[in-house]
Amino acid sequence: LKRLAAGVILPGILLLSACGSAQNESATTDGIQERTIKAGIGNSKMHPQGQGMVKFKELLEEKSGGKMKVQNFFDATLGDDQKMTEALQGGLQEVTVPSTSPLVGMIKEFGIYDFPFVFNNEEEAYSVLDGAIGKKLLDKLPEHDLVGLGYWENGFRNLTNSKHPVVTADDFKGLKIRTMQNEVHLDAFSKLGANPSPMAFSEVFTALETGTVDGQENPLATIQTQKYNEVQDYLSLTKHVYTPFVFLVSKKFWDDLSEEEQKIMSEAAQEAGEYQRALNRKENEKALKYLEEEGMKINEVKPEEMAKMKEVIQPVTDKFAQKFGPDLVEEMMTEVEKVRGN
Ligand code: TF8
Repeated sequence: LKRLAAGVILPGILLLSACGSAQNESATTDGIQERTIKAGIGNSKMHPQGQGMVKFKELLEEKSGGKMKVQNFFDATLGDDQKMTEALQGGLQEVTVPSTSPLVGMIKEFGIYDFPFVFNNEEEAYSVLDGAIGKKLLDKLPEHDLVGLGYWENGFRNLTNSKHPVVTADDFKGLKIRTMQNEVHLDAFSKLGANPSPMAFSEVFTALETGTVDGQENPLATIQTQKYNEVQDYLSLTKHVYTPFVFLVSKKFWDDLSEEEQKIMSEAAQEAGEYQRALNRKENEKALKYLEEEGMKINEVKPEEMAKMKEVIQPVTDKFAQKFGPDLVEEMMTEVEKVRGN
């Protein structure tokens, strides 16, 4: 009986397992449908964010055996951050990677990332974004018909303007500065005595060129790829805020994906994000050198002056900490202190 059983069972098992694996294979293959994903961003293809999207496209098409195709759109051709995010909510576009700042009207807690002078370096930012706090905020997206697959890097923001170097906290006084559509940035620059003007990203170059505003603030790679050096004389390395990008997927699209498709899309977004962060930091060094060679008058800002700017803005941070949740803010500050202390 044993021999018979072994005889019968063994082939049976083999058959079953063959079917099983065949079944698995067909499940894996069946688990991935032909799909076209419209992915839009505000920056250019040459910006590290644009290169991150190119990497995402490569990875997803490779992981899906060419079935999940990504159509990348750069330079806000599908609209600015807010407009593309709304397109995802309506199921008209599948992917966008905005700064978190213009989303604070929808998810107010994203505003904790806009507090000035919270992070001293990228590692401190990653410890918050890639840990429990970052996940807590991503978990708020599905109720807004969005899914967040992680954070990429916009980076530390620096001020450019056409009037004079900004070396001390007093130097902001009277400057007309374009800000993102974000209440923390608006209040913070007002507190410093500047005259802030919220504006979508795609309007910034023209506003600088026509003198509608005197200045703007963005990470170095953005200043370079947007050619702000052509319409701005001064670059002050204030590093006043670290802005994350958030990789967003339309929930209407996401819910239609198989588990297998969701898994490979998450992996592609994550791996492209690691690539993008590393590239962004490398490009920042190159951008600084480029902007200097292009003739921008560049000044550092002393730590004691940054401390003074932070002190001036503290009432703004305190006000919004109450609005966004004091416990959440406390959790973020504790995490930063923990990483800083290591
Ligand atoms: C800004 C942001 C933008 C990014 C980009 C549009 O200043 O830093 O550069 O959100 O994706 O509006």
